[in-house]
Amino acid sequence: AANHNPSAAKSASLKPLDPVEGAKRAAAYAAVDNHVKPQHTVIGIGSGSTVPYVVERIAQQGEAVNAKRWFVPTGFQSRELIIDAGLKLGDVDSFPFIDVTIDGADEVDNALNCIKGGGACHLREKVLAEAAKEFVVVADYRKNGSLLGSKWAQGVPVEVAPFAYAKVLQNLKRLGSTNPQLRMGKAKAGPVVTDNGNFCIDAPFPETYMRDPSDLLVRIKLITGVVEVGLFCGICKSAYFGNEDGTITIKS
Ligand code: ABF
Repeated sequence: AANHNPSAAKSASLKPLDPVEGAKRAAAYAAVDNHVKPQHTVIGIGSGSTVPYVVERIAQQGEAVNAKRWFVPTGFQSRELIIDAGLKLGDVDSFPFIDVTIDGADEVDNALNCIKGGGACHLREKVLAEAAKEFVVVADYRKNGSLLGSKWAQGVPVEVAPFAYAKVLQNLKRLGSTNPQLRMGKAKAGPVVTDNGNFCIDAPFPETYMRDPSDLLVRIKLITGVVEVGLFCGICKSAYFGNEDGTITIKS
């Protein structure tokens, strides 16, 4: 991990934000500055509350360079961000090879394994992460962990085919999950439905399981009815965390 200060000239012109928002923006701006190069023509745009700053910074690179680029979203939110910024919308059918994807995360450990899917977008997020030559995570300091599950305690997000959810809940319990729950929407009127029409289960696991997230990922993925697991192992190459004091921690 490395710490550095973003250039004073750049921060001087920025609108003041509260410390968490400022941390998100600092991480997003640094990641774009270091990883989104003029020669990049296909860029994956992830989900979550840090990603708007990614799009903001990319837009600042100017119309000349952005007119030559296509932007592939991980879901409805990032699609809207791309359109609102006046950038060209692409999809992964047309662009299965992406230069760089930048996305948020719920937690990242020291080996750059991530928990993702708090926003229920992790299937598309993983497709765009794997399709990219480079996958970069941006987040604030609250996501910077050492053992997955210590900061994101609600469990591993598991996208599941709706008709199989009750059976998958049983399978997850048998696998060792402590009290897996079907994720409910606001006001608990019904289950959260993903952009793919599926449900999402949050499956907490004891610490021993989280020590080997790749193994846990494979075990969950083998359950019939599971569509995708919010454990990203061996995909992320760099993670940028904005800190409260304005510095950035980079893990790579
Ligand atoms: C996406 O958005 C997800 O994988 C993750 O669940 C979430 C993080 O959002 P935020 O930065 O708003 O916490 O990146």
